[in-house]
Amino acid sequence: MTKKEENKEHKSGYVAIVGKPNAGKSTLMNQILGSKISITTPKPQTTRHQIIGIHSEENLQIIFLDTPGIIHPRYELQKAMMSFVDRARSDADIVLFLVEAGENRMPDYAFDVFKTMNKPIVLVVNKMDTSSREQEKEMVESLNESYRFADTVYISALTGEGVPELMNIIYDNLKPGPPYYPKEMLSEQPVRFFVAELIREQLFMQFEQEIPYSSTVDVIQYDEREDLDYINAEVIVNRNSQKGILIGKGGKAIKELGKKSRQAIQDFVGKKVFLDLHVKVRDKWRENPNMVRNFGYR
Ligand SMILES: Nc1nc2c(ncn2[C@@H]2O[C@H](COP(=O)(O)OP(=O)(O)OP(=O)(O)O)[C@@H](O)[C@H]2O)c(=O)[nH]1
Ligand SMILES: [Mg+2]
Repeated sequence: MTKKEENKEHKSGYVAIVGKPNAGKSTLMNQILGSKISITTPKPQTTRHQIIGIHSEENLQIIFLDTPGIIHPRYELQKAMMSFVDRARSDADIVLFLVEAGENRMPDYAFDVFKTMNKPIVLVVNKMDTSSREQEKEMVESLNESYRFADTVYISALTGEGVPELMNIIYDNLKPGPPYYPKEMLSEQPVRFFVAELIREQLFMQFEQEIPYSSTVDVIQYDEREDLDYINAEVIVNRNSQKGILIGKGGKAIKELGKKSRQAIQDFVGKKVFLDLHVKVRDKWRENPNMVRNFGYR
């Protein structure tokens, strides 16, 4: 029996996961939920939204807020991404500051923000399957000198090592409260959102350089049908020259993207789907506040 089950009092609250790009924030949320709610790739800046993941136990409900990695925004899309981080930080009851093992350059502005926040911030050192506490000692000491963290915990989001300890720390820092969502609920985004994200994940996996960062996915239509769901989606690119790369020689690249995306979507919805995928150019969309908003980054 875990600590949470022994205790009769129901606790609940919002926990934001923040940190630099690629620290493993989305992997951690998926690990805790035991389900792929947030897309993860080896490339930085994968997550662009605030993604909600709900973890429920008999006497506990934690609403995790996965966020984009903290960066200095250079264009409108990145500004929108950072506004999701700000929002999550202010909505949260507890903040998990995730750093990866071996990290040596911290976003110093993060600490200035922390100092203005009146809530527990837990330092979570991730990717410990690739390191030892001894190796991380110096970094952890220096971080704890920069800010008084509520606690420090070492985990591997990939293997799950240290995660039960992290859950106990979260529980201890939460206040008593009722569940906000039905206990069986894992997230609150609609299926169209997940479809767009799964296609975006494949864009990150399949294409190099600027394509993943210059594109977004718009699900135009999702028709639930008896035997197979029909999906019409568009990959939006920033420049005309990117369209050719996405389509590839004789349509090879887009075909591959469609195939991989369809498989991922089928795994997610547990049903066969037909994916109608097209490429569209929206000149400089990621520099344009209105287009960024219209493509769902708000
Ligand atoms: N070895 C190891 N790799 C990990 C661990 N956690 C995450 N990763 C890998 O690190 C990469 C980034 O993981 P994500 O979960 O996408 O990282 P993120 O912080 O959400 O990244 P952004 O959304 O881009 O900010 C992926 O290749 C993960 O498989 C871990 O504990 N150990
Ligand atoms: Mg992420």
